[in-house]
Amino acid sequence: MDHTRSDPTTSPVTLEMTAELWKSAANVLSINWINDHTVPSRLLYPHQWSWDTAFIAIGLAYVNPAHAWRDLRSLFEAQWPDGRVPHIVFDPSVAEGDYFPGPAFWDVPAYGSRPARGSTGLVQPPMHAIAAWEVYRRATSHGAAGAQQAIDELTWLYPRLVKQQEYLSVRRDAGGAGLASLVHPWESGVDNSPSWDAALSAVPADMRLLSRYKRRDLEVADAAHRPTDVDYARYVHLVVAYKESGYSDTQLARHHDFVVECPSFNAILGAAEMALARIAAVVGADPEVHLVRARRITSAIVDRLWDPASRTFRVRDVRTGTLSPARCVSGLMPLILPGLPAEHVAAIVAEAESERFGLPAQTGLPAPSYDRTAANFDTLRYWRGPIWVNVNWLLRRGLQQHGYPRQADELRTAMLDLVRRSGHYEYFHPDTGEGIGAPTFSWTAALTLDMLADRPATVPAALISAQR
Ligand code: 9WN
Repeated sequence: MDHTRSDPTTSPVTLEMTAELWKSAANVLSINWINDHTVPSRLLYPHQWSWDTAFIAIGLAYVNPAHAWRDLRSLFEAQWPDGRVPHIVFDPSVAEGDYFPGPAFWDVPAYGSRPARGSTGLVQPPMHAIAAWEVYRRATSHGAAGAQQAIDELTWLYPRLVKQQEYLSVRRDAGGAGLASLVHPWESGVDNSPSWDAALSAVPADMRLLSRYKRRDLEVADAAHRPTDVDYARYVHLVVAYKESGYSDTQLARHHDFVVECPSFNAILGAAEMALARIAAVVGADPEVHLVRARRITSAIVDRLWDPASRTFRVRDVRTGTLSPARCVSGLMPLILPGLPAEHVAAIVAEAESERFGLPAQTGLPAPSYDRTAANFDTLRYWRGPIWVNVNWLLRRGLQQHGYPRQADELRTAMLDLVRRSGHYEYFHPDTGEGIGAPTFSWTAALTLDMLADRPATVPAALISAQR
């Protein structure tokens, strides 16, 4: 494979170019706003997605803070009584056939004041405490007007965010070590990653079951970019099984066909506790409990997901106790944990800079979603090679956090160059930088705004030392 730099921008970025990029990003967020939430993309994803909402709120904070808070609130209004925050909140005005699997397929019962079929029963990475803190940080740096609203919103969100964390680290602790287990690849956010291949191969692929449904994604996106039918048959099987159990998390490792611990999901779980410690200090709660939890999650990630042979983090199959052989971008995400031991930090940075992920110094491009040198690296297919802005944005935070300002700056420049050149796409070709998937994708636009504003995202020294 040719790893040469892909058409780097040689001309300097002018103020006009920056203003243009800002305007186009703000425009994407404005066209994707519907009533009380932002959709990831009007055509491909016409409902509200959980971790998308968090990334989107971070960008909305710059252009429409009221929408940022409203978006987070809409999502948490759909929180289940057990604390889970659903991976999709369905818009009742969207037809069943406009997204598969839609509300009737999930058939979630009514709960609290929510009508039946209002959401899915899965979760996604708990990015929301991090987002709430970022929206608050932005609001309070801009005078008293937004500050009171920000405190009120944080106060409303805090107990709900805590409940979300407790659901994930207690009810979903199928492995017994304090990490959240995932019951479906869709829960990871990095859905079609090769990380799941080994564990998924044990899941029945019933093509007759799949043939009863119509894959809407293949009508609005290129089949060569999307998961295969065999993958979809397994996805459908897992949802049907979880639904038939009443979306119960009891004895998951014994009863469910797919139970995995993901380094990226759990790194976000740990980083969310760090954000909650800061939110707790604002709303008059105890930060200490969150610092303790963040420390525990960090140690559990190191103990259970670190592969000393390859010096990378991997996905653990809880049912078999084995680590996935695939080296994926999710393995770099524990860098966002401020308490990650120095040895692991150095190894992740080396992995990120290696020819496998080739930070911009090597390729001129942000990190791909999968090891460039792997035989099954796929430049087009979902999470099996293409570049995604959200995971690179997290990687940049990790680099900033652990004292790698040059690499963090280069990554920011590479992401902004990519979006300026190709547009606010859902993801990008890892060799050419060409945009792929949905062309006006909300989190790409939102995180572009955040990177243009360029506020360092470091955790104060006192909180870091509490982690060591
Ligand atoms: C399934 C909405 C979501 C993202 C995920 C991304 C993709 C959905 C799909 O789109 O997943 O949830 O249909 O493939 O993988 O990260 O949240 O943008």
